[in-house]
Amino acid sequence: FVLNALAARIDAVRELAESWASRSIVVGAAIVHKGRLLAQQRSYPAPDAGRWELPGGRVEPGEDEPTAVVRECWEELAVEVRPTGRVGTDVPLNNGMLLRIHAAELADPAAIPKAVEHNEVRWVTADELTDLDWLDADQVLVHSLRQLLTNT
Ligand code: 9L3
Ligand code: MG
Repeated sequence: FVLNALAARIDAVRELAESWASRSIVVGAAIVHKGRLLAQQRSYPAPDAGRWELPGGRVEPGEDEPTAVVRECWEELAVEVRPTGRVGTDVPLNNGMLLRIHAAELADPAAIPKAVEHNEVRWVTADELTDLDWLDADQVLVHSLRQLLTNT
């Protein structure tokens, strides 16, 4: 009886672990340049419009995360970035996906990111991080982003 109960528990834990692992990933880019972090203001959907986020989006099938970071930044900002490693923890999104941040730098330090589909792009200092109305998921990461800025 005890072993059966234990086996049921193990199955439950395994199921949970698998459902977590199979969540799709949304990558975000923490682009740092001259001690500032790039933030962008969303223009859609309506509930998110006017709020701030790190650039990024869904990892497509067959794509690895750094590749998705580079593609999304090209689509959203028209600049090439080089991912340098993960930042902070995974943050669960309302839609069941997971937000995972990669630090990145501009491939060309003189390149100027443009708001292709966003309202505005802004370079923020560590002290300005808390001035922005971040999306809920990104808000969770502000502490890690401050560390990233103050350690570089
Ligand atoms: N999302 C949240 N924070 C971010 C990013 C890049 C994305 N920094 C959320 C917003 C959407 C979903 O992930 O619900 C997919 O992102 P996108 O494809 O709309 O950019
Ligand atoms: Mg996006």
